[in-house]
Amino acid sequence: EMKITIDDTQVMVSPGTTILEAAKKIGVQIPTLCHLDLHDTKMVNQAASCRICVVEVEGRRNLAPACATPVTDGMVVNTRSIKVLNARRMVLELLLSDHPKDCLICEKSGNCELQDLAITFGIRELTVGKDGAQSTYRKDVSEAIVRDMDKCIMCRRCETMCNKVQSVGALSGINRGFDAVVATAFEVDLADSVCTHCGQCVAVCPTGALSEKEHIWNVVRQLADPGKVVVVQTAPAVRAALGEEFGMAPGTLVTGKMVAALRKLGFNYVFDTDFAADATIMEEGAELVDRLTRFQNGDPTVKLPILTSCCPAWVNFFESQFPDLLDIPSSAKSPQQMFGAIAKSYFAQKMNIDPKNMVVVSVMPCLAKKYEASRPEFNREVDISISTRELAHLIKKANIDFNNLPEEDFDHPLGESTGASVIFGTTGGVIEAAVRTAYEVITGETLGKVDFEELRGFEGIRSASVKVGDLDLNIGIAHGLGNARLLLEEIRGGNPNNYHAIEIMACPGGCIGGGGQPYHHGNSEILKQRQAAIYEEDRNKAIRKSHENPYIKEMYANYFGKPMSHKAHELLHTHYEP
Ligand code: HC0
Ligand code: SF4
Repeated sequence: EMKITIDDTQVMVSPGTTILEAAKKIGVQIPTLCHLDLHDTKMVNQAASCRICVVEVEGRRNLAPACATPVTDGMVVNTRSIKVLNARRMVLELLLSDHPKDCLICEKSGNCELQDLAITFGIRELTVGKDGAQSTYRKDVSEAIVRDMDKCIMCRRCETMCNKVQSVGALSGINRGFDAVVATAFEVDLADSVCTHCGQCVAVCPTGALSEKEHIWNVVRQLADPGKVVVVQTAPAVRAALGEEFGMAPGTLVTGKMVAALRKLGFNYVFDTDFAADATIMEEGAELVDRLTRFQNGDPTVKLPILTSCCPAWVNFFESQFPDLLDIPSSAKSPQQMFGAIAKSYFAQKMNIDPKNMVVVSVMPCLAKKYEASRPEFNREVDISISTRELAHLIKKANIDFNNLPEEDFDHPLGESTGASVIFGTTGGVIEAAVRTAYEVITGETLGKVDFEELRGFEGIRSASVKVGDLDLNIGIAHGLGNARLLLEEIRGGNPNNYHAIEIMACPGGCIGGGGQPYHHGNSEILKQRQAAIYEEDRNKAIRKSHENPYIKEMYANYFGKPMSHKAHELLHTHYEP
């Protein structure tokens, strides 16, 4: 332990602690900008490049960045001397001098950490650098992400996310001084790079440099068209975070209010992606049981483990990074795409709607879902995908008093879902849902307890063995693409842990931490509270196993026959390409 003094208050901390962490311990807020530290997911950016966190250390001539300076015994720190305040103002003014001033119409307005600092510091005019030229870059727009590098402040958070956490390596800092910017290799468009569209760079960008490709007005136009039947589906993780956009505490479940708001917005049918998640379990579960049985019978053509395939950034990642393993993921489409396919076939037929006049909108916690919806093999079965944040903007634009809405239920038949499908929204949930169904199919017995605590948690890579009859089903789980890579390399090396099934979600925390969710501003507690909300909704559901969803049963009885039938293959499965 070491004793240090910060603004006249003494605090004991262990060696290796930074001044920033020590200050936090006694409630002294030091402003930060480039710094990012989400302990549980190992997202740490310690570039110390912005210098907004500088403090005065007694006996040192230069100011020290609090985020990157370890404490020493007896250290005396001043976080608010005139020298410190001047230096911070200078840093901020220099950043602002090379930053566009279009805050009012910026996507990040209200959520921008640079804007917040300008407000906190009361910046009213620029006294330094005000006449200098501004660096400009070409705008890069992919299906999911907009890069407006004029707004980049070189904090390097996106680089840390993309390279260290996700291990994708699409972004890196290039050039020096005034021309310094974060870019792709050879400055190609993001769409032509190794980018997976996971959106984690957007999730941590403190300014408007990285944002999502928005489709709000496209949705409004479809809703205003009397010739269109507009159907909406909402992903599991949206209900666990949307409330944050309306000032509610993280972890507040707003399923009923969300449904009411969507109905008020004018959607003709308010459905749930969760219904399609139940269908995914029917298909993927059947595939798992089929592969296991054939494997146990010694079929040499069968490969294990089976990999979940519902996360589009993960699909993109394995297609480009592990092209030799394309035969092991499940061929089941993601729930988003299954929903689109089901809505435009089974449901359209049932309701006598011409699918050409049907518009399927998805509300997703994810930016990669925008890219997934645009993949040519899916023929726009999902027309428009918007994020949780975009839905919040749409609700505010339409003057709907979200906080005071009465709770409403989803429409039938594609709105009914089970607890199994809800937990898709957090890491470990897809595989737990699959196990609930596979267990009963394989053993023919009813599960006593549907909660598989051993599959839950926040560790980046987890494994567990679940007893299914005489079989020990070995399960691997990874969230974050960097962790996924480690697990996949293990499989490539011969599957030493004998995994039968692996779940992978590209974003830390799973979909609750998706790139389209309300910004968490580096607070990992928020992710945990969203996760708790997901399990709460599961517990509250009357039915908690996908194969017991009555509307799923009806759909199979009247339309698909059984899982993996010819028709199911045609509409609910896909293939992968390197
Ligand atoms: Fe997810 Fe999904 S669970 S990927 O995390 O599988 O985006 O929430 O909608 O499709 O259901 C995201 C969330 C989904 C899909 C589902 C899956
Ligand atoms: Fe990297 Fe994901 Fe951002 Fe693409 S979306 S640049 S993969 S962090």
